[in-house]
Amino acid sequence: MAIRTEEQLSAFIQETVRSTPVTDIHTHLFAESFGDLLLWGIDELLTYHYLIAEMFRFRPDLPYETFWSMTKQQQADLIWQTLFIENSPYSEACRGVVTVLSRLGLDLSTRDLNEYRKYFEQFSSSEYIDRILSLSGVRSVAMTNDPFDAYERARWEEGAGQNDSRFLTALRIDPLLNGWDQAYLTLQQQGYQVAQDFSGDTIQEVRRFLQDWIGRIDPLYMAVSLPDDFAYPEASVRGRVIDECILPVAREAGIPFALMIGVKRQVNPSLKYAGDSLGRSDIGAVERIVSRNQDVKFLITMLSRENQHELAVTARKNRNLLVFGCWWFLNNPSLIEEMTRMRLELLGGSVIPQHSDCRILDQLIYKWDHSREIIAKVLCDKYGDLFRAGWRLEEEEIQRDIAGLLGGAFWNFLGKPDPAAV
Ligand code: REL
Ligand code: ZN
Repeated sequence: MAIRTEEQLSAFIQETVRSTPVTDIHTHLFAESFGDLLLWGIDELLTYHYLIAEMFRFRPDLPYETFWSMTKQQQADLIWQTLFIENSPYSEACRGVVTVLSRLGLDLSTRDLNEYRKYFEQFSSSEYIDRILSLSGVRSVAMTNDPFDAYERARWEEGAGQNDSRFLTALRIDPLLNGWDQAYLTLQQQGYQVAQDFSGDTIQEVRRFLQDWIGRIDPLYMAVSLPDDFAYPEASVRGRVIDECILPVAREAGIPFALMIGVKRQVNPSLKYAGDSLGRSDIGAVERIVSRNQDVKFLITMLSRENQHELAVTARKNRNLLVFGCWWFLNNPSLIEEMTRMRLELLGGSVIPQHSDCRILDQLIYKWDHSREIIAKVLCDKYGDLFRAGWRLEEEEIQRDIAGLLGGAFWNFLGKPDPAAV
């Protein structure tokens, strides 16, 4: 059906963005069969590392060790008191908790954390997964599957990961690229004949390791996060692992290599896993890796705001590069809007505007609610421009485009149908 007025256009866009199911291409969530790796509930929400970092800013006298020696519930109490009671929770990470509590139907006027805790006790993990996926309108999520994690490896050996098609797999291989001096030992323990100095069969054995894990978990892609000083090509262990192991395996398996570039790990180790930061990276490295390996597909996101424009332009020049998400410190409304606007202007619908990076299941609600609102706002402007220029749209065309942005473009890029699509 054709859209006749601008008001009708905006209302239709907003409703379609709100109701179109999402494929969330990068999260740290897990299916129920992965046991303790699946995090959900109020105490997990409050102890999200984004909030830990924010809490310490308001408690200059709190020794780091005091916080780390507390139980999770005590940590959550302190974060609630600091960020929600003694201050107003308008930072994006705090607002996220408010959105979640509100959409779960909890009474925000009480601000009673113990009351909220009771609410979560009524659900089993499996009921809660159903509830959150339904409330957030997320159809499927990609996990971050780490073959270097002993607990996760044990779950795979028990057959985890095979019975819930809403949880997709992604092979995460950071230690191979960022910590070879330890990683080679883990590979040896898993039966691969690798040497620290790369002698002998090391290259073939690293490839065999990757191929075995691809065979075991059938990942959508292989992924790594990289520091801000990532260089390519490079005469280093990382350079060799990329060129001689990962790229040949990605090429042969026909799966993309996902690069998340720009992390400065542990700038403040006292903050533990909340202590990472970011830096601007060299777009030249991205240009070279994608253009010299045109028969490999690359999913790329960068962490620095300053890299966003050049990354989008690099994607214009290389169809084997699909830009995705507003990652981590970019996942704030002002930056999501700026980036989404710029990307749609440069790339049309050949982009994945957002991923959630959720670590806690409940966060799917806020990360997608907040992003959908911004994506809809930008689309209203873009379709509005077309409308005022005289271009008339059918509802089906808008539905097609939005389905692309929220998942279809990803599946097209992979060259696979969305298994969860009905
Ligand atoms: O996948 C990654 O490397 C990052 O997204 C995470 O390490 C990070 O801690 C995450 O929570 C950011 O959103
Ligand atoms: Zn992540």
